[in-house]
Amino acid sequence: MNPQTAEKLKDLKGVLRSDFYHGYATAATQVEGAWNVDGKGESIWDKFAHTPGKVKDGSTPDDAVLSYYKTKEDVALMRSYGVTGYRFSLSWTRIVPLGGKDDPVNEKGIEYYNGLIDELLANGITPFVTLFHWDIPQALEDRYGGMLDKDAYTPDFVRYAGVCFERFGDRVKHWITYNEPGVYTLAGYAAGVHAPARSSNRKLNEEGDSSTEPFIVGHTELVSHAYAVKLYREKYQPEQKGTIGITLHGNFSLPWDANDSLDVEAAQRALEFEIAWYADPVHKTGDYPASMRAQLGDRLPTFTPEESKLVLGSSDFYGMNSYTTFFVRHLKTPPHIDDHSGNVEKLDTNSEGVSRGPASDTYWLRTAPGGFRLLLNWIWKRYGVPIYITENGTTAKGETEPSESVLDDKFRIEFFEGYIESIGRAVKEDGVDIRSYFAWTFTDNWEWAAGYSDRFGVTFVDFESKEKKRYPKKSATVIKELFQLMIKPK
Ligand code: PNW
Repeated sequence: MNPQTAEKLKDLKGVLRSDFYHGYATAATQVEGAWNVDGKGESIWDKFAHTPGKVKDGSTPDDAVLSYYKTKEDVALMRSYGVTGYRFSLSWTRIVPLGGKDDPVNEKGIEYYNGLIDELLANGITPFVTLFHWDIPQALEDRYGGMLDKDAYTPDFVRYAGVCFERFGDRVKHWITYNEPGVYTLAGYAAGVHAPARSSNRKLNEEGDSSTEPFIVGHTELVSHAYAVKLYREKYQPEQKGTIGITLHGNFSLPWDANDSLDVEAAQRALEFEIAWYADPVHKTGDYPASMRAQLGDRLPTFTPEESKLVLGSSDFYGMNSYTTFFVRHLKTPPHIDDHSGNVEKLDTNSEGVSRGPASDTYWLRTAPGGFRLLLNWIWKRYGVPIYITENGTTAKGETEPSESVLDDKFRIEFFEGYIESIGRAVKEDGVDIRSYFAWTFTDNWEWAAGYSDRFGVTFVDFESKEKKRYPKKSATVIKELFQLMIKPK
């Protein structure tokens, strides 16, 4: 960390709890590779990537960054980055290749994750395990339309979750059921740009209905999450004594014109459509926000009394993924049938021409640490449960080769300094309860439909090299130093 930063942050020394976890987050599809090795079944992302025209650079995650073969090397590198936790996801199709409740378990898949978990623990790194990071088995999609059929899908998901609790729960004490149910539904069923590639846009997708399916699938995620949590709490938690919850995405929204009450309301509505859609049922009311019901009517499913009771309180913590902030302006026209944002426009500058932040290499993502602190406060005030930050990070323009200047990744360093300072201030000055920080991400990886073009890693990966060679960027060291300063010594 440079001297100016050290001076600016010196009052944040020791403000984070001594048991605060910090480290990196990844997802199976984005890093593992070995897509059809050792009995792994096909996921919807394997199919999507093998369909020409779907991924920006035409790439596939067939090899990704080969982390399937690099457990020891990667854990050693992570350890050198000073981490105390690692958040990764399990590939459902590695564990139950065909996905269903009566389908066989693949012991080779179990072995791989046992090896990873044991290696982490041997190095003093606590595993945080996500059950579902977007890679549903293709077989379930083919059998009954995947999450569109809640009643068929839920027992399959719960059985898969049970296998994971049973086989890994003696060592894994931090479970996350779903990663970002909202991005899964909106990108996969509203925009149709992610697997399973459904939407109302017939130029892009053969099937789908953007005005209904995202809400149906979101409902399935919430209900099946709650049943998996019920299983864990009844059968495993008493003995295994772990925690379980769900991770939600959410950017912050600020009014485009802070003096226009309609924009102030629009910003609040945008937060409700993006975040409270999932967070209110789980953490507050057992039901969807009134603003969503008002706009969507019957297109938004209803919880049965039993579901509502089960969903409310079904997360031991608030799992938070957040990257950026937008300015939000109200629209004067009635909501479009395919609107999912609360009838607003999201903008890069506000009415006074102020920018939401410097642009990264990813179109939606700009550096906005101030909005991040405001969002931490918004979540804490509305939900009042401990916050585990499970993802946050950025790409940077021009990272094409592991040159000295690329590895000295100033843009990413500034991003992390700003956001991690916001965490310290939210804890120290605003009284927000924050328990973890997982940066996205450990190495450059396969960024879904963007392919290998968007590099989020604190480790540069030479994708051309056969062994996917890793080169640490300086941001990894800076993050380590920031937490050395801010976490209270044990
Ligand atoms: C997350 N947004 O997705 C995912 O959990 C990761 O797998 C992914 O690699 C990472 O963020 C970076 O994209 C998001 O538009 C995608 O606000 C889009 C948004 C947020 C998160």
